[in-house]
Amino acid sequence: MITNTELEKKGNLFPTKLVSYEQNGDSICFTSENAVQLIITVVRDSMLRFRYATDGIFEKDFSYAIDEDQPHGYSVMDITEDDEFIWIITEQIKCRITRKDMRTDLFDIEDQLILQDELGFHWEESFEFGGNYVKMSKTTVDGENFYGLGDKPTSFNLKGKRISNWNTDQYAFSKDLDELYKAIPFYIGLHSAKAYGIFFDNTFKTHFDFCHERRHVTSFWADGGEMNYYFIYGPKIADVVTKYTNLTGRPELPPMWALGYHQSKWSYYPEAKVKELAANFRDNKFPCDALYLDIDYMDGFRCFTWNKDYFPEPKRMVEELERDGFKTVAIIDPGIKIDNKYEIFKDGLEKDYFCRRADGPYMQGKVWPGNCVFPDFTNPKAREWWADHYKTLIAEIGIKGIWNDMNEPAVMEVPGKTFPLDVRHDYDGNRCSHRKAHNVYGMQMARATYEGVKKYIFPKRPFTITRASYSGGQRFSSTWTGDNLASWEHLWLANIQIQRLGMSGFSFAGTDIGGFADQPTGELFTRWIQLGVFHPFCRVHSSGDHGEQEPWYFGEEVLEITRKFVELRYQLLPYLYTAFYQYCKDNIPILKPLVYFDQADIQTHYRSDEFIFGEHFLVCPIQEPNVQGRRMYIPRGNWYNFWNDTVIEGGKELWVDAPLESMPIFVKEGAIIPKYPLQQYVDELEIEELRLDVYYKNGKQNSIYYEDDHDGYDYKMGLFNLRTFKLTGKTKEIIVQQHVAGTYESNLKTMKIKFHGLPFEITSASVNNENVSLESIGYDKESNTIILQENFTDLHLISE
Ligand code: MIG
Repeated sequence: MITNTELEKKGNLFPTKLVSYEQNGDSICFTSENAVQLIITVVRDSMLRFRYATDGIFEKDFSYAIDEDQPHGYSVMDITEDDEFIWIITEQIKCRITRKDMRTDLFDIEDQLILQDELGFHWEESFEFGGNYVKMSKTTVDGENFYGLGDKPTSFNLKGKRISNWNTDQYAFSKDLDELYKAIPFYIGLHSAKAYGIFFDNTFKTHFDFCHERRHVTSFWADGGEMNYYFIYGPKIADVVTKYTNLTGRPELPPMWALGYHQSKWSYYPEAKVKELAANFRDNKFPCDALYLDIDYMDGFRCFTWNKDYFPEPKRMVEELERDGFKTVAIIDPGIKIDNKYEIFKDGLEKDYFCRRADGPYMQGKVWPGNCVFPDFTNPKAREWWADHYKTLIAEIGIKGIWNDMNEPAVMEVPGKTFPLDVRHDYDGNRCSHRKAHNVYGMQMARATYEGVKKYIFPKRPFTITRASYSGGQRFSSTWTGDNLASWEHLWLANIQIQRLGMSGFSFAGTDIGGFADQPTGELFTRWIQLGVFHPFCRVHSSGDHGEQEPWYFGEEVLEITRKFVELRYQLLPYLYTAFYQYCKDNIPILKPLVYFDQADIQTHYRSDEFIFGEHFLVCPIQEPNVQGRRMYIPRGNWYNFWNDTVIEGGKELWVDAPLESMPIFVKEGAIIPKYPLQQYVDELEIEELRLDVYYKNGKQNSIYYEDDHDGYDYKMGLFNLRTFKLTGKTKEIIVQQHVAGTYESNLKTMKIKFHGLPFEITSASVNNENVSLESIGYDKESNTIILQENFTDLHLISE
């Protein structure tokens, strides 16, 4: 055990005893004898914020992560004290501050200890940069586990890991490498069946140690800035995730086409290649909504220009693709080529929007265009300027989505692969060096892009994707996990990374399906598509320096199987769109790791292969070659095998068959799953009949289905429907009730309802409380289907 004295010898400083405290609205400021101040703010009944200053001076309170619109407020805030402690008590938590050393301990309202300071706050002065290295350590209890931290390519449960956050371009990253493209300094702790979260809102390089250095200690620290963190009480993981997402914001609904299948490569060019690709999709009847233009569409990699040899008339091409149901997405990097004939370079120079070194020269670095300067996206004026550049691409040429890459920011051929640390940033008026701005650079670029695309695509919805980001970046963009590898290990990582991002508030995420670097075998590609169709963002992308990575490249068998899975995604679009709605409105992650789904079951604490997709699907990818199936854990409850409707009681591990054309998929009993007829792209058909797959349960279960225009903003004015289906199953009866909230008039006329697992034969029926004949509802005994008006409110099927 390390003691304060030992750490003090190493230059660490600690708060001494409390001398006073003072309440100011929702905050209480504590002062120690050695002038350390701690402000505790009651953000909500279940959320406290802690800020420390070591010399009585707090920085201006500014954060890129926190959503300005986040609701806050509490119902109870009591302060009591005795000789040893001061207590802050809300409706859900108690915070105890120790007088003699300022340590804080957190309890739930039943006095269960949730999180305790070990050494608590301490710091080391930074002579070189000024300010402090700020540190915090917490006691870890036996059986405590940890989750979160964004895109880290390491085991799902973080116990035993030491991880740092410094956005880095990591081509072909390997397992356990910690500095990746994103910095999301948020984690969840779980012990004694209760969960809490810590969001360390500090943009400097941050570090986390989960019992790696010392068995019973979890610590986090930063290379500068404030010790500024939020404690979020659950007790359910689901509540922690939702509250964190609420604090840092959620996106608006994406257009539905963005949920389709996307095809990308570095690069598809010239126009004839793009057209051939499009034709191949339609000829092969392989659904696809979006095609990507990587850097070669530009003129010498100059942002916002076109290579006219490859793409003589981009507007025409984009229109023609659109007519065939393809949206075109184009890449934009941050580096602006130093070229006196290049308008953007000259204009940015004149307006002084490019980043500068400490002593004044421009920050210059080599990226794809050669020597470049880089806009300071932390300058609000530069963001606006950047946003306006999308006018031509979006409003005139008709590009539907923008892909931001290299925004860690990446610089080639230099140590550290990024800007030197002395580079200056505006940071929205809080001027600072790159040490502080590095981890938000990509997020602020994505923000500027989002604002621009949103402005010029109006009245439609924007689609953006970014590689680098910081907490809160989910408000502005979707993301992918960067330059992975065509290997089985990376397929395993892909599964973990997307679940982890979801737990970290960033649901709209996917991986380069099939792997970016190297060539996948047909088998690996197939298994990856099987996983990828269950990821919120579904795109095949590859570096193009090996063979091809289109689904037909691997031969007939692979084409057929992958097509079947992409078709499943397209049929499940209304289900997935509903999950997006729940994410964008209620902060509920689209993918739910098993520990999120059932934290009371300790079997789930170390599981990461299986996950819940939306509310009712249990999915488990095959992550090994040459297998006919696998062992997996089925969480508690009863589950239908999606392929054959056999019902399995969960709470156990079992073998599930999954030859190449299959994968383990289960549906929760009682679920009602909305499905579309097959389309080649979103809105190809005017859909008049929705399919509802009803999975019988002896008992009750609710399901929801959200519908709107699939694009545009009418839904914000109430033009949407939220349909709630209530299923009640008995031994000889099934009841489905529908409640529709909303005023949206869709094209829907009927619903074709298919029953799975009915334990009886239907002999009579009533619809909306009137007895009807089985013929009048189109009962088909063979398929167990009936057809009802879309607005039915009450269905009884009975066996007499
Ligand atoms: O230095 O634009 O992660 O998706 O295809 C490589 C070319 C730059 C890295 C991205 C990748 C993209 C590639 N880019």
